[in-house]
Amino acid sequence: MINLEERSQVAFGKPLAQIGDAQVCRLLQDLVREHCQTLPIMEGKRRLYYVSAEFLIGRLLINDLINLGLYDEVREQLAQAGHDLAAVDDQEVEPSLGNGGLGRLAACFMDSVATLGLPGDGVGLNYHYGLFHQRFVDNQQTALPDEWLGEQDCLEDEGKSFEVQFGDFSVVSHLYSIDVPGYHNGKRNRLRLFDLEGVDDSLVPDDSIDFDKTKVAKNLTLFLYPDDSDEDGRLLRVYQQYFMVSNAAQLIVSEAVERGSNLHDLPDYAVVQINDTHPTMIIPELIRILTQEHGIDFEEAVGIVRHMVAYTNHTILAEALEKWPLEYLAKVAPKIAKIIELLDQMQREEHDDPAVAIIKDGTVHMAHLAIHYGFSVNGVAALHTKILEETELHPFYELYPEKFSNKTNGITFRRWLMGCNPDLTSLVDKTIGTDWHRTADLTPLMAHVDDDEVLDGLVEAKGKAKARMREFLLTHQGVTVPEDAIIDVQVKRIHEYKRQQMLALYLIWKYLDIKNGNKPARPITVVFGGKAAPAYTIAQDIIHLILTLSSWIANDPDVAPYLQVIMIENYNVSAAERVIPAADISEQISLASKEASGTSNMKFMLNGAVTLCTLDGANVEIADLVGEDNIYTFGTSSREVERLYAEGAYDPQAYYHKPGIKLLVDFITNPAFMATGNEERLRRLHDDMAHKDWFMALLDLEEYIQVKERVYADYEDRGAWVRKALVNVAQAGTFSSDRTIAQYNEDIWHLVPQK
Ligand code: CR1
Repeated sequence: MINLEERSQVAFGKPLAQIGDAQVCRLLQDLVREHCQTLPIMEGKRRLYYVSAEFLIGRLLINDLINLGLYDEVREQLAQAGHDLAAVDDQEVEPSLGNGGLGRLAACFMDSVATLGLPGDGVGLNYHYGLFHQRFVDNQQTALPDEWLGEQDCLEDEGKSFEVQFGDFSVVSHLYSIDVPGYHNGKRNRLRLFDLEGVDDSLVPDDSIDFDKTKVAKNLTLFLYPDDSDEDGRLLRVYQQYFMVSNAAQLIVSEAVERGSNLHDLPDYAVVQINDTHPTMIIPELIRILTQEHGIDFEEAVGIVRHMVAYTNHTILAEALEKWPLEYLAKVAPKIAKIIELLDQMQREEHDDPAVAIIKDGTVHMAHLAIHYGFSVNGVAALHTKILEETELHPFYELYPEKFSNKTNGITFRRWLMGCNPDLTSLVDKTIGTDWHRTADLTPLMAHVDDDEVLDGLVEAKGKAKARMREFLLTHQGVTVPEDAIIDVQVKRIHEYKRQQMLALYLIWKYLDIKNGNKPARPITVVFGGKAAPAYTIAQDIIHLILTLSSWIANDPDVAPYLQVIMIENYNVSAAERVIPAADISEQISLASKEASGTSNMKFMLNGAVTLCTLDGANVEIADLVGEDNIYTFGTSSREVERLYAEGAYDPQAYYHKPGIKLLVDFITNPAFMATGNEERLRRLHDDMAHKDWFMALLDLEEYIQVKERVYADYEDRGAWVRKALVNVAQAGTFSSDRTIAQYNEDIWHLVPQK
């Protein structure tokens, strides 16, 4: 059907075999765009609007080819002309519209919503520079603007605009969209991104992300999460949020009217999922539109909105549960501030309990607003939801038990297996057929856990994935990974609760152990990747420790042949697609109770890595599924951690002074080591760990070291290890985002699937 040879001739006047990867990439992007445009947009009286500050979508080409059913044919035609699809894929610039787990989740969800034939779009902002581009200079993170919008961008102009009224000025938006085709169902949804008319890219210098934060009418859609360490930055975030939700609300109302709504029946036409607290102001904004623009009575408007808005909580970390001074809201959007005051009053009349108040001491608690005035609250893994119900949001759970539910996160298998791991995909196809492409049911693999042919196939597929990762690391940052190395990976945003610093302390232990003559059975390569928020000093220090350790070890000829530490520069979705398939060990070592779910844990498992984890987030569910022989768990339980916090009973000094631990922590400030790095950073990190250690890295360190040693030893029993890996693949089906989305639809959205 498709003829790339002919397309190459038409576009470039040359045979396919003679054009470069960049040109092939352009050819395929045009092909995908043409195909998408012929697909009808999903229809339905009631539609989902998934509103999110982030959509970490990754490159589109391969995922779209898979969903459109063009992948095999394209791969074959390219191969015949001597092109490799993965190399072509590397030519695509990755969109910079997200940050971490909640943004990547939103992207997986959009893929699944379309695949299940549900009418629903993502709604967000079109950040010109997105999140920063990370570069390492002198073993430290520097943040550069990530200029992703350019010639080959994937945006369609929807030709729609709205006016957004701020306190003393107004701006105009412009709507763009990115097609989201369903998997083999001949239909599409869209990711709809609002941009600011008249946005001024020249405010951003080439070499830094500092810009004039006060020029709101020109800078609103330049960056995702602009620095909020000063008041201008915090105000800008509120401006961005209001810009996002005002546009979303205007879009929702105008489209509902087009579909026949009289607005009194708006919940029959639209359901809004609020992804974390950032879009919460859509509640007062919808009320404003219904009352002030359409003459609906206030109480009725509140009732309408209450039936159409649902909230997902992604974290219990206080720093991420947004609270805004009422005066900020009054400055940015005075009408919205007024409405929030009214909602707060109404709420107080019903429940006079300060624990559930929306406004406290002049501060607006966004999550509280979302819970009172939405109809659904969900957590993102069973343990997380339990913690919300029993602890963090307990007073709300008492008021509205019926609103609460769990929706354990998921990942799209199209990208995270079929797209990124072609060799494992064909092994699975050969072994159990291809039904799993639709159903995500991989359990038939359980019948093969003692089948040598399949186990050998898995080793071979892992070997090929490792070769691809080695190639990537060599070209991306010039490091050579030994061919037979065990690949041990922790990739995620850098945060103390995720405890990258605990793995760094283990590496110091291992370094010293090797120095003492205990050589591991084979080389160990530990791979980190992740960005630290520019204003988060300790997280920057942790990156610095990892990079300094990496060079220190590489420069020690006694240890370098056995231990290697790599930190991927500018870790993003594309890097994840190279590294995750290659991993043997998946590090999920957060302080129990703090990682709401995790989603990389699911991607690793699906790609045949064995998890080394605390019983946190979705790790608990992984452990239940694979059984204790096929996972390594350790660490203080979430209940005990909660107790330690509640009673202020954790004392890092008590752990620091244990000889085995002191040695490791003090290594950081040993003069020879410190001389190779930045003294201020290393000292600060050392002191923080010894005296504060808010996320209790020292608490679980000794057990972690023991378990890690057991993991490496077990890896040498190759037969038993590969069997574990296969059980992990076989049990990963539960974590398909198609399952998650089916549950959201069944319990919350109630959309009618398109046939
Ligand atoms: C959580 O930390 C979870 C994702 C997606 C993150 C992570 O455990 O997998 O959300 N939360 O649900 C977050 O980014 C701001 O909060």
